[in-house]
Amino acid sequence: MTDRRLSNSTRQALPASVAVPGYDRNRVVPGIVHLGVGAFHRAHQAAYVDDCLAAGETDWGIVGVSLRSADTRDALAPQDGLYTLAVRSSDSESLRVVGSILSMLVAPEDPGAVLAALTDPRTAIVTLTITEKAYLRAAGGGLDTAHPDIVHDLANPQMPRTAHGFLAESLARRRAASIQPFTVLCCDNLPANGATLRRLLVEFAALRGTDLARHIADEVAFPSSMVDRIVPATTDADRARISGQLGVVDAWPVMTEPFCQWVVEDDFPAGRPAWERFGVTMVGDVGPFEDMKLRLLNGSHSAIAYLGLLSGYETVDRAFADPAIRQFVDGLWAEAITTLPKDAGLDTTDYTAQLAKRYSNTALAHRTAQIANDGSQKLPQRIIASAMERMSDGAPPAYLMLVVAAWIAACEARGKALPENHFTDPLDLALAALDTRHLSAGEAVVAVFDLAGFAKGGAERLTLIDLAAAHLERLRQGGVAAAFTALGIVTKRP
Ligand code: CS2
Repeated sequence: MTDRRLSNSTRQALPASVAVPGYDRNRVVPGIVHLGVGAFHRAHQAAYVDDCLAAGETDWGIVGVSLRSADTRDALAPQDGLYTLAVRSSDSESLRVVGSILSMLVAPEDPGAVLAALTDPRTAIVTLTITEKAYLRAAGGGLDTAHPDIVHDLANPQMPRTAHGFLAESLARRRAASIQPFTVLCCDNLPANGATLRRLLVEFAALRGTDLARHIADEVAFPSSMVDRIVPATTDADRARISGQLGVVDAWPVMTEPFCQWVVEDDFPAGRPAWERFGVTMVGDVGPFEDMKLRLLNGSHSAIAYLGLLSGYETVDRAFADPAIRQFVDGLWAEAITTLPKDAGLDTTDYTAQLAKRYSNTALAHRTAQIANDGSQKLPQRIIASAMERMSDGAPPAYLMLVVAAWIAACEARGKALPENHFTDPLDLALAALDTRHLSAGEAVVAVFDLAGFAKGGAERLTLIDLAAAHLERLRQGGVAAAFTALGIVTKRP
């Protein structure tokens, strides 16, 4: 096997079946800074931008920023930022080399360079995929002002660590230099993600001074967006297979599915690519799409992850092929669908049918443990929000609350039926401390609701706790089969 790398100079020699950027990358101008250059960004926004660049919209190259580790930069820098996107369905795979990431910065190595990129007048849009936990929300939804990184960034505005610190400082510098603010486009799985980030950033800026907070609140656009593409973590086997097909080494190809969706609120005062020409849906209000995606896709993903892990399934397709889990997911969807707006033109029948097909994609090997990470950050918008709305309509969210119980049971199973760090959560230390207290199911659920701030202050809290506690008791006593039996779902597995 060759050790030559995928790069500008080797890309022309790739097999004809591999699509390569057909544009002159040297002529592309950086117009977007992206915070959080993980696999998801590279399978989603970077691919859309690649299409824009190929169509001649050359002002929208991406400067990729990693807020934490240097891994992606180290893999991509020797490849001139090029990487392979492998689009996989159960029976086919197509390869495409993406060229939209022009350069990469690693924030902890050089925060000044990140601030310079953000302050560059050519930067008109800042996109983010930093994952739920990096928004540093407190249980009530506001900014976690006691978080050490927030404290650090307030004390060291020139050397930030958080997205909040970078955005606030660069917006302050742009303002001082009379450079128009960039538009901030959140692409994480949070409800009303633009408004959520705006609220957090304004709170953060207010701690630096009310003037900056007012400037951000009044002058900066935060369109919300719904992003969707399933992106399993790349494995060493994927690296070897893709490099074999390319004939040169790609140190970090990205695996994904054929489905891809991006719905974006059209509010870009500093300009934007003509995304609508490349499959992006531009709308006035993304709310209904976002709720449908969070509650039907992400909610069932978490369900499949925790129930799948407790049932011994390593991947989504395997878990979803179990008729009992499949039946549970149908029941979960039925509960969540009742919470979605009726008048927004959502076709939930078609949407869930598509989800079932996507979850059955056997080529993805999307690991249940990957989705299981960070449950405390994900369940509020995926499960608890629907459960609270259902309760206020007088209907018990029995299926929804089994997902919460399954999360707690899966956390308890770590170090026992599941490997110690099979998945992780920002609350792990506190969760481990609970585990040592050998609490009853009821006590454990109350403690976890308090820790994670689930349904905080909601009138529904106690009923939700009771439902989850009954489920957890059954999970502890008789596993997933016992919990399913109580819902009338027949399991064939022992
Ligand atoms: C998943 C999401 O890991 C997870 O929590 O539910 O990453 C999911 O695959 C994407 O949101 C799909 O668009």
